[in-house]
Amino acid sequence: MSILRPLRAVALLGAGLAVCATTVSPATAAEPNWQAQPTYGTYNLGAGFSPDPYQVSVAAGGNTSATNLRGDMSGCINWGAPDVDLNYSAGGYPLTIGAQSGIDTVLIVYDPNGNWWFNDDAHGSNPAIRLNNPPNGNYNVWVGTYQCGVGTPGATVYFTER
Ligand SMILES: [Ca+2]
Ligand SMILES: [Ca+2]
Repeated sequence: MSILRPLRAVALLGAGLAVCATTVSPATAAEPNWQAQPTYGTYNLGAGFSPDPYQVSVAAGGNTSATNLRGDMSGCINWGAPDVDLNYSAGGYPLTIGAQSGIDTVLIVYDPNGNWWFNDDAHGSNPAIRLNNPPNGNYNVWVGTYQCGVGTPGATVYFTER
């Protein structure tokens, strides 16, 4: 009979993990949905692209706090879809993704290697993220408003290799 003890312990541990899994997966996904169709389009750029900077008009912000993704992030974004997707073919240049707006914005990028990047105030209140060795592939870009509850003001996303 003693052999039942460890088996029972394993069974109880398994049940505990199952309960945890159901409580940590509520309606709000753990990550912003980088697989969704981007709200303001997908752009294909290769190294040496022109014009540089390449600009896309978006509306910044959304209803979800970026702190849900990581505690050191801030601002509010559209959790349900990226604002812009970039399919990039690298060529040895650094790649900078930035945003410009009349209001204080933040930038979140999910890169092809699965890394989440955040910036708030690289240039005044405008954010930018510079990748010195950008990988090929799909970049997912969110422009957030630093303050939540300010609606979805206009902003420009830009890509540059300079
Ligand atoms: Ca994507
Ligand atoms: Ca900012």
